[in-house]
Amino acid sequence: MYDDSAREDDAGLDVIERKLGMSRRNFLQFCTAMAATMGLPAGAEAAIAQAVATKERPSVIWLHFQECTGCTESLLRAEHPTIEKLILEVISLDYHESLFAAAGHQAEAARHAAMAKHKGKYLLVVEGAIPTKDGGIYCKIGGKTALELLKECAADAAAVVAIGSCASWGGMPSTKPNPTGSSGVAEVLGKPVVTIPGCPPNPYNFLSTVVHFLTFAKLPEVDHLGRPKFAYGRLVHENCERRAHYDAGRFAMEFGDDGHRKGYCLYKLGCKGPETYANCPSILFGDVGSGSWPVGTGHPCIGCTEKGIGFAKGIHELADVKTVVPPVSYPRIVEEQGKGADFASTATLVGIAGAAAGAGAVIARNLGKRDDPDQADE
Ligand code: FSX
Ligand code: SF4
Ligand code: F3S
Repeated sequence: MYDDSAREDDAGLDVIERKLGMSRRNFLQFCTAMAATMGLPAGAEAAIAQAVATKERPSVIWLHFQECTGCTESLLRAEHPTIEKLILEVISLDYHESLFAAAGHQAEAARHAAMAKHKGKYLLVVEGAIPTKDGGIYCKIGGKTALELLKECAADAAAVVAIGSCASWGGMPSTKPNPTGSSGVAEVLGKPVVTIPGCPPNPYNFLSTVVHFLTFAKLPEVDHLGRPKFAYGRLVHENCERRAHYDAGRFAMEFGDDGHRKGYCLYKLGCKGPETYANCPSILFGDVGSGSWPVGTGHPCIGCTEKGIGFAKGIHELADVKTVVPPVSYPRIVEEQGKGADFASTATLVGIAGAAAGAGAVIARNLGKRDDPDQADE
């Protein structure tokens, strides 16, 4: 049961109103959206509101290695006027090289002080890949290699979060021939960590993960790659707004052709949506409204959240269609025992058969393939 008292906790909400310049109504709406994003039961929004308003913010040590700082940029330069304030309200950012006013020895001293003060309790967030070749000499900060720094900071962390595809498995810096031996955090530490892949990742997925940690004192459930299931449990293809074109066999064949201009499916231009797990089409980027995600702007998904696809497979190579599971907005096709199939579900079934025929041999080739067991129970 969730404590409902946050609704009446005017003192806490007053503080939020003052600090964020955000009305309590908007704040509670935000908490409800967070709870819905994470698939939490009714009432969880009150627990989230209470935790954000009253709990001590977890100390966060944020490391930067081989990357472009796009993760930080996407987090703090979001169009939404309050997301960066919310992030800084939810966490206590005690060390962050790009945001720190301090530099040199002063910054190093701040990191040591935060690690000592919050020993065993701080959250370590890692942005960027870790070069492992030649003793890790290709990335050094304050005289230490990324390898040394990561191991030192991870030793006393309560949890480690790898933000972005680079930190998750190597991302762009690990593209073949990977001259510096770039690796992800889990590989270097030899233990699983929570990953928020994407290049850059969606800030809401990071924020929701941290809010979960703050509210429930544990990280959310993850898949076999360490990705929170609430964000990476479904294929991009399942919720894409162009899915009806795919199902009907209407494809853009070249950039700028008639199909492309009409907003047809980008599968034949190499869209990796059918083999990439992410919630991009559902939560979008930048808070600017519909269409603000790669496919929405007319570019195929490159599979940036998927190890072995983004920065590994050719951008215009065809995707391996993992499953023909229909979008979540479609009516169910499997009814509970004894109820039988109704008209709508039968119609959908027929629709799927039509889709397979329309999309051609590629789907037929993949129909018999088993989906990833980690994702199959979603
Ligand atoms: Fe850049 Fe982050 Fe890409 Fe990597 O995002 S947006 S190169 S995932 O580590 O800064
Ligand atoms: Fe959307 Fe790409 Fe799937 Fe086409 S192939 S429906 S563009 S995700
Ligand atoms: Fe990346 Fe594809 Fe989403 S390229 S941002 S996973 S649509």
